[in-house]
Amino acid sequence: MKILSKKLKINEMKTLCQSFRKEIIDMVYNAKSGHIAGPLGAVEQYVALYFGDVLKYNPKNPKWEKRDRVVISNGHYAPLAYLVLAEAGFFDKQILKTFRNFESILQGHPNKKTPGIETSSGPVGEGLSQATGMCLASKLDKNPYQVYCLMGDGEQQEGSTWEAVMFAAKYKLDNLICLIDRNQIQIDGHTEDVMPIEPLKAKYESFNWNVIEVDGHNLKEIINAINQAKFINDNPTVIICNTLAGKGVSFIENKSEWHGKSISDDVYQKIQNELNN
Ligand SMILES: Cc1ncc(C[n+]2csc(CCOP(=O)(O)OP(=O)(O)O)c2C)c(N)n1
Repeated sequence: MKILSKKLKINEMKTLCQSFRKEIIDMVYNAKSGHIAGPLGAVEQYVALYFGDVLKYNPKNPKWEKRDRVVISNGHYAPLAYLVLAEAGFFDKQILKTFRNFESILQGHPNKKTPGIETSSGPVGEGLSQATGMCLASKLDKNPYQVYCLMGDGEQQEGSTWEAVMFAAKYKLDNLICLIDRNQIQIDGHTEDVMPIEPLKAKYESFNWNVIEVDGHNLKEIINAINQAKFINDNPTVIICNTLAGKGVSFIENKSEWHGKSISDDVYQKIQNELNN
């Protein structure tokens, strides 16, 4: 079967990142609610995954048996997830305008009505368990696919995350690659003030995971890390992506109060001035 994943050059991906930042703002502004800082900071991770020639998918057949699975554990990154899926061809870009409308397939948090979405998410801390189940199923069914789990750093405070971390190590789930958006913020403040998660790298290593740390705004570093992880045998991999929450808008950057909220007309104009310069 012909694989229809969309591949872009680094410069094309960079341009896409910039336009996605504007579109995240437009989607949240139009919906009068939604999450902002996380998605703005994680754009490069999603773009690298879908357009950096690492992920196997077929937008014309979203349930293709041999596709790689993507679990969006940080479901509140939905606007960003929908942008990459539309760009990849899973659905018409016009549908993006219906984000958060009552009957839209693009709800505030992802669910399986959206082509390309594997699992419903929103309650944080659940995705890694779902991803490990898929990894085990791949091995039992002898259907080799890769499972990617996209997580927030706030999710590293959840007990359920660490149960899944142990499970993945025990069952040697080397088809699992997690990307953690280490943007230092969560809904109520900075992670290290709310509930410290450091030393995160050492913690994962002590659970027998392969750990790679990257600049989460460097597309090449993310793509190289994923390609490296694919060749690891016996251990799951986590890629800690160090990012700046809210990247691109100075007064949103690194501010947990911008985790999610509606955007007023005045603020929308201020954001436009920054993103268009
Ligand atoms: C189980 C559960 N508890 C609480 C929430 C409310 N909540 C939504 S996002 C979030 C913070 C998650 O942290 P992180 O992924 O680091 O978020 P960021 O601010 O970086 O977007 C919380 C607590 C939730 N969605 N699910």
